Amino acid sequence: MINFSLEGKVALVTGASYGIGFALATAYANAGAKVVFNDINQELVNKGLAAYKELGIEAHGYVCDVTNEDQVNAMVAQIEAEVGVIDILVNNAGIIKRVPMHEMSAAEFRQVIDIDLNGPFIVAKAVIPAMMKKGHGKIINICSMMSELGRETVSAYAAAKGGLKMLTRNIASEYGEFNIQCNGLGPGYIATPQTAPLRELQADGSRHPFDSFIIAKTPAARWGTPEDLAGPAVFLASEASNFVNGHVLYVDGGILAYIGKQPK
Ligand code: NAP
Ligand code: GCO
Repeated sequence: MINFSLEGKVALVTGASYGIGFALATAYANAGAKVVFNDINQELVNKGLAAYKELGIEAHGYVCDVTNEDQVNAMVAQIEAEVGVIDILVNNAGIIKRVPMHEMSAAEFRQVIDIDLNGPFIVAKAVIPAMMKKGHGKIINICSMMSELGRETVSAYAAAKGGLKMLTRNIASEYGEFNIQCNGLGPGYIATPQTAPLRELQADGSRHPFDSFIIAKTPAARWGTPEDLAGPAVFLASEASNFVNGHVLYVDGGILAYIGKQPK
C-alpha cells in the first residue's frame, strides 16, 4: 500500500500565514499532519492562525525571522517541547526584489540571498539533528523557475533560488544515509501576493504585459494557484517519496518544457 498519509507527523512550514506556504500547510493538515508555521511578526502569525482556524485547522504559530539563527533555534526547541519533533520541514519563506542589477544595491542583493538562501540553510541545520536521531525526515525547499532560468530584474532572486537547488542536492547527499530526504518543489508562476504586481490590470483595463507573457509561455495557458502545489507537496512529504532524494519537482504547467506560443 503506497503511503501518502502524514498522520501523526509534525510539519513546519516557514512563512505560511498566507500564499503558497498557507496552501501547503493546509494540505498537510488535511493529510493528517500537525501544522506548525512561523512568520515575521505577531500580526501575521495571528492572521495565519485565524485563517487556519476558519478551515478547522488547529495550527501552531510562532514569530521567527528565518535569517536569525538564535530565533530559529529557539523556535525549533519550543516546537519540540510544545508540539513534537519536526518530521517535515518546508523552507517556504522568501522575498523577491525586482530591480535591474546595475541599479540594485549590494544591501538589497544581500537581503534576498539572506532570506531565500541563508534562511533555508539555518532552518534545515536546526531541524536535521533531531531528524537524524529519529531516523527519518523530509526537507522540502521551495525553489522556482529561477532555479533554472534567468530574467531581467531578478538577479538576486535567481542567484538565491539557483543556490537553493544546489543546497537541496547537497542536503540530500549528506543526509540520505539517515533516511532524510531533501527535495525541491519548483512552482511556476503562481497567483499570490508576491506576483500580484505582475498581474495588475493596466489603466485601460488590459492585462499586464507580463501576465499575457506568462499565459503564452505556459502550455496550461493559465497562472498556477497555490492549491496546484498541494498534491506534489504532500507526495514529497510522505513515505511515498522515500526513494526520491535531491530532486526538484517542477509544478509549472509545462513552462520549462515549452518554447512559448507563437504570436498570431
Ligand atoms: P508571499 O506571498 O510573499 O509569502 C511569503 C511569506 O514569507 C510571507 O508570509 C512573508 O512574510 C514570509 N517571510 C518573508 N521574509 C521572511 C523571514 N525573514 N522570516 C520569516 N518569514 C518571512 O510569497 P509566495 O508567493 O507565497 O511564495 C512563497 C515561496 O514560494 C517563496 O519562497 C517564493 O520565492 C516561492 N515561489 C513563489 C512563486 C510564485 O509565483 N508566487 C513561484 C515560485 C516560487 P511578509 O508578509 O512579512 O513578507
Ligand atoms: C518573477 C516572479 C517569479 C516567481 C517564481 C517563478 O518576478 O519572475 O516573481 O520569480 O515568483 O519564482 O517560479
